[in-house]
Amino acid sequence: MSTQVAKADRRRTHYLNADFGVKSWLLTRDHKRIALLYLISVSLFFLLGGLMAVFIRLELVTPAGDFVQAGTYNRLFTMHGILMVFFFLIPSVPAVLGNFLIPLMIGAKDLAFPRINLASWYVYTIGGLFTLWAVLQGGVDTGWTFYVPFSTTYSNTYVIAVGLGIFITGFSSIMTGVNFIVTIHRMRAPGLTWFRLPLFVWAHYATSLIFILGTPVLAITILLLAAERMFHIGIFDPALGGDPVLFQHLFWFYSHPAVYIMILPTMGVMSELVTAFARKRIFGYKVMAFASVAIAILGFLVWGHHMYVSSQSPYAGMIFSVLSMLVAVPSAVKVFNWTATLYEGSVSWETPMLYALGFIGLFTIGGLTGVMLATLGIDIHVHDTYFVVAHFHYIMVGGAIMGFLGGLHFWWPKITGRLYPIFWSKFGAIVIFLGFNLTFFPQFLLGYMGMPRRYYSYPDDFQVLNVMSSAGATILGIGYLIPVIYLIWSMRYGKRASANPWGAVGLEWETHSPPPTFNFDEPPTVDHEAYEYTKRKESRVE
Ligand code: HEM
Ligand SMILES: [Cu+2]
Repeated sequence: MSTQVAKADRRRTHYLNADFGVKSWLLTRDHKRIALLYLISVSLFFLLGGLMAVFIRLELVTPAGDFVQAGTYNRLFTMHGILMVFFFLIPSVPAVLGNFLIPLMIGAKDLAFPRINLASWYVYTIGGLFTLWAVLQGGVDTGWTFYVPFSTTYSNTYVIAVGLGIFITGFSSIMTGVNFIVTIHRMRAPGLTWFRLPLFVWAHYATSLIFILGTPVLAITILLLAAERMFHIGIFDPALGGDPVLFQHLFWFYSHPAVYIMILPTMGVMSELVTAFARKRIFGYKVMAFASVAIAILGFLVWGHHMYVSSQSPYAGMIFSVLSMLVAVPSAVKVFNWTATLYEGSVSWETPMLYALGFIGLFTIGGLTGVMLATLGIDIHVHDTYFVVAHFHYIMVGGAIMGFLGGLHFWWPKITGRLYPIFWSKFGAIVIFLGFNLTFFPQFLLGYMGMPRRYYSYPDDFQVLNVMSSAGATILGIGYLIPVIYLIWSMRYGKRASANPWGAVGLEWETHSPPPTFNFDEPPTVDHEAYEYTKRKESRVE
């Protein structure tokens, strides 16, 4: 790039420098700025959730309960789960990357409802701050699942306040879901047919379906819980004709699909990364698109696999078991198709690709152990042990967070117009991968040996594996700080990125980095399929 062009480019107005001042950010209707607001909020909650994880792992270094009291420990793992699930994993990819990218990827100027988009960030943040306030008052100790009767009758913590925070935040999910669905239906560029959409967009379409269909159930569950706790009206209390297991049905009817809210968008990220760094069309595009929707729909039919030991009949258990195996099929199809795409591709080992490979491996372990848990006999042995903890952390931390970081590294040059240091970014990815496995693999063994989850002390026999896990968590924590440091550094000092630093295909790469406020100088039209890598030869990182 000649210096003149570079200088002209530097003076170009884009969404970041179009307007300055706090007010221009807090009242923005630009989906890209809102995505950054979300990035700041979710990072804050991730940090707080992570801090609680540190205390949990510190307590578990020794067999005795000597670092915190039992009651404090209960609050720590509960708040860790709540912050991570409701305030980080659910919004991270859709609200940050989805918000930023969906309009760009479909050639639109913005989302369909920019004001609702801004409102969704406010609702999310207010719900989050309200929850934090409740934590400062003393938090909640029921576990993130709020099981009754403990949460309705026995716990003397801030169940209703924390529930209210989650309830408020739920509305932001619904708003985001509606916005995405309408945008994808109505605002695609001319020529961008459904089967030319990037798989990232399909994945967010499927996720939005869950947002809209599932979140109201959670909201109702929280309201019923609050009503029961305040007035003892007998919804869940058998003494009054209620049913405690009903709570579990309601909770998991939302929360199983919710686990797919956490993973489907990252699956979309994976599809983009794998094609971009293998320089190949994705293997089985249509199957991949339909698999996302299938996962979203089938995900609503399997909640009972969390309830095998809840007194539900063995026949119900058998049906939920079979259905759970069924939902594993489209997930497995995705893993096979990414692998097939990489096969004989010219794979380049850029940082986002390292995260993608990490994701595929760790998600596979998480998914296979999920199938093990879906098997009635095995689940009765390991239910509520560390095996379950390891299973979902492999998927949520090994999968969802890896995918989020991979996506953030892939689109960072587009978002900020800057590149980050290659060495440090690869080093960070490797530290995170190693730290992760050292933290969570021992937990499979602990669970299989019989260590229950949610206990703050344990027999001496379990100490070695627990120390390994805590050591791994330290490495993992340091690993996460590495990208935080160089990404913030790069915003000011990073080299300037060109419009398409990876030589990737997709409308988002056809506009400037960072994009102008309304995304494109000229409204784009589309005349080719997604991922047409063969016909184009573009430069890689410069
Ligand atoms: C794809 C993303 C997935 C995520 C994010 C995920 C997440 C979770 C979470 C958070 C829990 C623990 C809930 C608790 O606190 O008690 C859990 C448990 C469980 N998961 Fe998954 N899971 C996923 C995939 C699967 C799959 C594919 C299957 C089966 C085919 C599966 C089967 C199970 C079962 C049976 C349990 C209950 C274990 C028990 O408590 O005894 N999961 N999962
Ligand atoms: Cu489930």
